[in-house]
Amino acid sequence: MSTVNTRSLKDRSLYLVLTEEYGNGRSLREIAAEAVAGGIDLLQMREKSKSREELLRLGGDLAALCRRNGVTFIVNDDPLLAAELDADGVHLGQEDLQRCPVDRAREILGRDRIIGISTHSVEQFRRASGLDADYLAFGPIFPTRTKDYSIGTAEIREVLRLATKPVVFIGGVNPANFEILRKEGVTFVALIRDIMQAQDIAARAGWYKEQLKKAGGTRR
Ligand code: TZP
Ligand code: MG
Repeated sequence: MSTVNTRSLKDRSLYLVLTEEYGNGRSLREIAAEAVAGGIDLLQMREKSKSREELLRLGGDLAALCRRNGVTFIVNDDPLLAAELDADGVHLGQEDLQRCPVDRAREILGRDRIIGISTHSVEQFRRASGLDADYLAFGPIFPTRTKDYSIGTAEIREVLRLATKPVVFIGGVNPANFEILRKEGVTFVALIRDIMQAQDIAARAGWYKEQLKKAGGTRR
């Protein structure tokens, strides 16, 4: 069992958002294990169409993998599922907040666990900064198959200037555009496809980790 505090975001910089749809048919458990071996800091289970039984089975296995390796385990969309799995936290999109306001999620999960919120514009980011969340995500920065729009890099500096908690940048990140992010001051990134679809998942995760180490890591 690792002694890392998986409920702190300090020094956490690489976040894999695991989504079966983008796994090219590979087993999610295998992909997750390779990414963990490669050094990811956080793993999110993001499955939109599995039954609760399947989510409990998969989530139980992913939570155990993360716990053994000091990786923070986050469940997408559902604070009750996150609590049931004893996950480290939950990630809520703007639509999730309509169904479950962040204060309700906090009641379910308590102070100790992590709540992350997605934002897609500077205005949303500003508003979400006032909410009781532990980190904010901002994106999609680059074009991605997962969303039908992208924000671009022009607002990254403004977002980092406004930030009072860790911000993870997401959307279409790959080795070819990573340097642009780094130059804008980004130290925390989340990815789906570029890690899940890599030939050598551990090596690709390791590459990002190395680059992010050079970039400085998350300070809070
Ligand atoms: N939210 C904003 S972009 C995105 C999510 C879930 C998808 C990121 O996936 P990829 O494959 O890294 O572009
Ligand atoms: Mg959601």
